[in-house]
Amino acid sequence: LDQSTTTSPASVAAEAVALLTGFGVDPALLRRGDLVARSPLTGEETARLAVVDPASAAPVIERAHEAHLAWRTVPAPRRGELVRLLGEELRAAKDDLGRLVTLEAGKVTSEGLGEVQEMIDICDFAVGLSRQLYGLTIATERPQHRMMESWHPLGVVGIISAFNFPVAVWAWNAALALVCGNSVVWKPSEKTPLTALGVQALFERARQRFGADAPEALSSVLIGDAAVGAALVEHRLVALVSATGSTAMGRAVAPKLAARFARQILELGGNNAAIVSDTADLDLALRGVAFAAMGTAGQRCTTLRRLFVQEEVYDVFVDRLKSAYGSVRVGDPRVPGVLVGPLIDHAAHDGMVAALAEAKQAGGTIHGGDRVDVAGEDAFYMRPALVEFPPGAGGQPAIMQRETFAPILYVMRYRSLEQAIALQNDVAAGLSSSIFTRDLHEAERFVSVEGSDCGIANVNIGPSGAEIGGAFGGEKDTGGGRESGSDSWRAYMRRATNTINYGKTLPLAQGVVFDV
Ligand code: UN1
Repeated sequence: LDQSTTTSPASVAAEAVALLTGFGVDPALLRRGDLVARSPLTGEETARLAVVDPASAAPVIERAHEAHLAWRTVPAPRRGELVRLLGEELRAAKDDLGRLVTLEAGKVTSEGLGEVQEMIDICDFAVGLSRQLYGLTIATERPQHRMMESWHPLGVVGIISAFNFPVAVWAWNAALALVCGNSVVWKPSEKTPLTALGVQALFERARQRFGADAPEALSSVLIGDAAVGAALVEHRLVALVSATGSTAMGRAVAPKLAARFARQILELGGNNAAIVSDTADLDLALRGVAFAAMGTAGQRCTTLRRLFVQEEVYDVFVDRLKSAYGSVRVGDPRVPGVLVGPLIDHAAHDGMVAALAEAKQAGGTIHGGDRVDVAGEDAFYMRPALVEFPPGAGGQPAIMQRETFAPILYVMRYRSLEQAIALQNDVAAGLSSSIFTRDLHEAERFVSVEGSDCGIANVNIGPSGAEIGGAFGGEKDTGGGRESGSDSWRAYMRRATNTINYGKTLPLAQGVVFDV
């Protein structure tokens, strides 16, 4: 524990303001308004920000639409140049922005920096993509005709992001949306407004360097509550909403988008599992499980929450896991060697306590999970919890089938791989999953059609920590959206099928005759 590093209450706020000022944010903006920003490191107030009311969101969206109309005529590789400049700004600001992520979201230093690295990576990816936004040419049945696909920008892309990846999620969406010719309007989590202002300031630097072809309203930030998110979701000029958050949020947003036939990318809850086979390399599995379950204090949507261990290796593996849980350093995330920082706020703490109480009621044996005093009563540092459930005929207890956004890992033994896969799939969410095995049959089975039902299925790595090159997202209650790499860019464009007759006659398809 890191009692020695308890910080003086003024220091976090002062440092956050200094970092933002360095990015070019006017410090006067941080001193007035109704939204109180806090740091989970100490619970102290860092800033007070003005919030946008839903009515004043509309003009921002309208200006963004105007910006898109100009931006769509800029050739895509040239649009890529803006994103290249953004990547340059992010490289230059990596240490400072990573630090701000640590101060505002509570991530340990390497994870704060890693999040900014994800932003840089997606910028690089998008720059290459800006020369590849390709469609197909398709054989037509009609002589002297050509059939092809064109991909065009959509318009305004609304981005709603969560506190746990306060900057990377914007970048996954914005970098692709911008090279695809869209403008973006961002509603960040109310828990992490400062990092959003910092990113917007860095984007503005890139836009200024790019020159007049990049309109002023290409990217904007709306600081506000759910009502502002709703304004984005309901405005007819927002062509696509990419929303990351809880399944409950997705359930509120999806019908409104469907009602006006708008596009959606939903990245909602996860309840991710890993299977440790009796053939697994247990050293490797231990490291994979520990990072995925305890990293980011259990606050990734890809966090490992359920673990199924084959009965032959259960005792030896779970004993080792318990000692890893017992020795992991919980404390101030700025201190080298600390691996688990604070929960985001009081409500997250209460959620963890309630889940552990329910798990105990359901027959679980709990290791860890107690509160650690690092920086006083307004900061919520928790020792990660391991909950062993006895093998019961009734499958998984209800608490295990729900996502609690905290470092709790439920552990159960299994006998056959079929049983483990059935348990892993028997939850509402379908984001990420893993198997640790050295048996080729088991590995292939797990990633096959009869295996994991998740959007992400890994072998011999944990379920968290995805790279930007792959498409990211999940099935079922996770919402079905895909963003980031692979061909996710298509979600940010509309496809037009063009058939061109370069002949002098008009043959009709399907042999239809219509002579007038
Ligand atoms: C999230 O938790 O919201 O795979 C996204 C990962 C990260 C993204 C997580 N690259 O853990």
